Amino acid sequence: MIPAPATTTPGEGTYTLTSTTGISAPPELAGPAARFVEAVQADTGLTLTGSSGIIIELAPVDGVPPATGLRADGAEMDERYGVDVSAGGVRVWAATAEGIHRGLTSVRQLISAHLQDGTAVLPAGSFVDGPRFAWRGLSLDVVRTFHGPDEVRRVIDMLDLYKLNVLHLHLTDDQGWRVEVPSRPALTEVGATGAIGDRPGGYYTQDELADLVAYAADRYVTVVPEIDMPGHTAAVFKAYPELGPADPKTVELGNGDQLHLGTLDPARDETWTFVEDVLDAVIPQFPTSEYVHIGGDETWGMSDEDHAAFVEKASTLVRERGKRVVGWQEIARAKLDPADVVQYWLDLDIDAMADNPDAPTPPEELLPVLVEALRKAKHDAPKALDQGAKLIVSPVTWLYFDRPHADTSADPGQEQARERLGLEFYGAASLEHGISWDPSDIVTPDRIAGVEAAIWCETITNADDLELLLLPRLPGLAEKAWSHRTTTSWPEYATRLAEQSPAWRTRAWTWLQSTEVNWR
Ligand code: TNX
Repeated sequence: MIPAPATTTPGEGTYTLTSTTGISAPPELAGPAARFVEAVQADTGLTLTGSSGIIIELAPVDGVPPATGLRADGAEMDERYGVDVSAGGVRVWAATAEGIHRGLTSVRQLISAHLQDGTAVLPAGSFVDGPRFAWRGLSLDVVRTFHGPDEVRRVIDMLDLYKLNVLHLHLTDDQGWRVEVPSRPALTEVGATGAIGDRPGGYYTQDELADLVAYAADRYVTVVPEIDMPGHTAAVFKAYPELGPADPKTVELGNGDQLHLGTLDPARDETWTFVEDVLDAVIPQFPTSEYVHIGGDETWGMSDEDHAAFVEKASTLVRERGKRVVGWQEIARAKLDPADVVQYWLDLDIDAMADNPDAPTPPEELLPVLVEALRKAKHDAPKALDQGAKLIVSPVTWLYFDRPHADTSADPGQEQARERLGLEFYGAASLEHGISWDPSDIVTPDRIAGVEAAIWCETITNADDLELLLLPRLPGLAEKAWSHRTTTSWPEYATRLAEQSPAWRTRAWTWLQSTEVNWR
């Protein structure tokens, strides 16, 4: 199983699950029970038509500590659960419906791993489990390539299978605006039309977002919106040029993409009318999120004073609307409230890179900008902690899934895709590398709000590309964010990873068929 459960006790014998098995649930657990039957069918093709064999019930769970960190929905919720497999059947218990859902997710993985010719022979045993961190997420860039609702639902299904509980949607950036703001129609009519290069644009209608938020909530996943400000706003300026600089400048990156200079100006009244319009339209579309992500990253060409002024005012506007603030680490340069959450990403050490022959070499014309940005970035996490804020741990080195894959694929078509996928600048990373760290290496666990990976889509052109970088990395994120183990042995993890492929195959999810894993 991935993530590894907190405690496991082996038992005697087996329980054989067939299509005549079923789940018996009290009425208040009908939702998780129905979802489980649907999910087993999608994972394995097996339809559970019976009404007994698997029992779920609300009961307290002892033997695992509660999660630390913050929940994206702001709720007090307990995800701990127990599972007991004996010759007579399977019992799942938890104090909450959410805990039951997590326990049933473990049962799904057991079924997939032991399925043969339409039956699953489950080894007897019991485990008691619960998450290490409360916020376990993925940040998905839907701007550089627009991923429609169907693909986003597939990603939510992936998160669900690995007990991840936050989908952070990066909805706005230079290349597009992907969410409706009825009082500002040009944001979608003009701002949503493109993506990178000649890729199609798009946006989510309010109905589509309501469906996605509900689909995620059914799987205990919170969708957190990001409106990236005051930089990464070229799409805003395309829609409303009066909000932008008089002469917008771009720097060619040499790969067909551009870096956009120019930011929203905190000294202009129309900036704030705009931000209020956007917050008033976006917040109600994400009713399950306690947080609004305000971006705050890479404000090229803006003074530190202006950046801080912008972040402070935008944060106040978010708080006035009853929501909490999360932002990329650069927001720590402004005055924060201790309830704010800072997303730490820039762990590249430019001074160490200069001395390391294996380190990536940045594009020449960007070097001075990057050196300055990375030097400043070193102080962000300490500044956040000094101000009492907690960190979401998303370091490039471990959790940027837009790094190229270092593992070779057994599939020649994937080998070609591997050449173009991921930002070369970061250097390629292997699956083994991806699990060879612990969040406590970054900051002491009591200061961690959560653990979140990010996937940026500059090199990703379609759903297959996206899935090829997400899988098999996503289970590795779950292992770090949920499991209480602080070290992961690659050979042991690789056996558990290999057991994931039957469900992926049945669900037609694309994954890198790494030659380092004995896929089933
Ligand atoms: C930095 S991470 C960015 C994104 C890029 C990403 C590529 C962050 C807050 N900003 O705009 O897409 O690098 O990995």
